[in-house]
Amino acid sequence: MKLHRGFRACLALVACGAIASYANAATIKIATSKGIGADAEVRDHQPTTNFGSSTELATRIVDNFPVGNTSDGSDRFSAMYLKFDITGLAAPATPSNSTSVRLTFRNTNLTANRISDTATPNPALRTGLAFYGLDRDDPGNSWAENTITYLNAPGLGSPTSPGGDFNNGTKDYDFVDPDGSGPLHAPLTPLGVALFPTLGTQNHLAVGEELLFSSAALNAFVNQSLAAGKTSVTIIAGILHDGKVPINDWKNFNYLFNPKEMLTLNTDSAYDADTTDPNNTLGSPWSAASNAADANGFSPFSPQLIMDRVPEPSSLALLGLGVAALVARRRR
Ligand SMILES: [Ca+2]
Ligand SMILES: [Ca+2]
Ligand SMILES: [Ca+2]
Ligand SMILES: [Ca+2]
Repeated sequence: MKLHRGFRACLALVACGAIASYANAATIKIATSKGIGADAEVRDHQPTTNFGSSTELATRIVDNFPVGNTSDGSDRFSAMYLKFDITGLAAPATPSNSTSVRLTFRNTNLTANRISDTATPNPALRTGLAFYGLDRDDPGNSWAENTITYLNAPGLGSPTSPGGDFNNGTKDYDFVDPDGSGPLHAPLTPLGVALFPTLGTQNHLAVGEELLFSSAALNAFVNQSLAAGKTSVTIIAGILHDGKVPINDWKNFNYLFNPKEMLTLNTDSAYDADTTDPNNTLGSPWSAASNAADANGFSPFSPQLIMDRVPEPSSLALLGLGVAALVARRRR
C-alpha cells in the first residue's frame, strides 16, 4: 500500500508521541525488604512483645468478653505494621496515578468459610482487610521493626491511653473519622478496604497468591508523603470484621501473610485450582517459592507498595488529537 508522504510523517509523529508517552509510564515496586522498610505484627494480648523478626504477619480478632472479665484474656486483636522505603523517590517526585499495597497469602487453609459467609449462608458477604495510613508528620514514623509492640505502636490508643482500652479484642486505631464524629486530628487516616478474592473453582486461596489493595485515598496519602520529601510511609492493615460478627469461622482465625523474613514460602501441595476437574495437577504455583531479596532489596512475596506512573491525561489527549488528525488526513 502506498502511503502519502504527509500521512507517513504524521504516522511517525503519532508513533513517536506514543513512545514518548509510554516512556514516562513506570511501575515502581518497593518491598518491605528494601532499605529502611519493615513489617511487624502487634498483638493486644501480648502488648509488650515484639514480633518484628517473625516469619509470619497475621491479623485476627475475637471479642466475646468485656474488659475486666476473667475471660477477656482469651479475646484477641492483632494488626500488621508495614513501612516502605521511599528514599530517592521524594520531591520533586512524579505523582503516581495509581498506588497499591500487595500482600501474599501464607495460609494453606484459606477455604471459603474463612473468606465468605458459608454459615448463614450468604456467599456474597466476604471479609477482608482494612488499611490505614500513619500521618506523615507523626513522630511514630520512626518505629523500628525490632522494638514495635502493641503498647508503643503509633496510632493505637491515644496519647493518654497508649495501646488503647486494654480490652482485648477491640480495634484501638486512633483515626480521623470520615463522618466527623471522631477527633479532628489523629495519627491514622482510613485508606479503604480490600476484600479477600472470591474462590471460584479453587479449594482455597493459594499460598503466594496476592491480596491487592488500591484506593484514591492510598494514592493521595503516598503522593503527599512523596511531595513532602519523606523517606518512608507507614501503612497499617488489619482484619475488616469486628470480632463480634456472628460467623464463627471468621472469629479468632489467624489470617497470615508473608513478611520479608519468610524466605521460602510454605509448601501448598493440596491446592486445587479447579475442583470441578478430577485430573488437573495439584499444588500452588508458588509452593515453596523463594522470597529472598535481590541486589536491589526486592523480595517477590513480601509486602509491597506499587506505584503506577501512567501517561498523564494531557499526553493521552494529545495522542488522541494526533490520531484524529491522521484519520481526517486519510479521509481527504
Ligand atoms: Ca518483619
Ligand atoms: Ca474483650
Ligand atoms: Ca482493645
Ligand atoms: Ca481438581
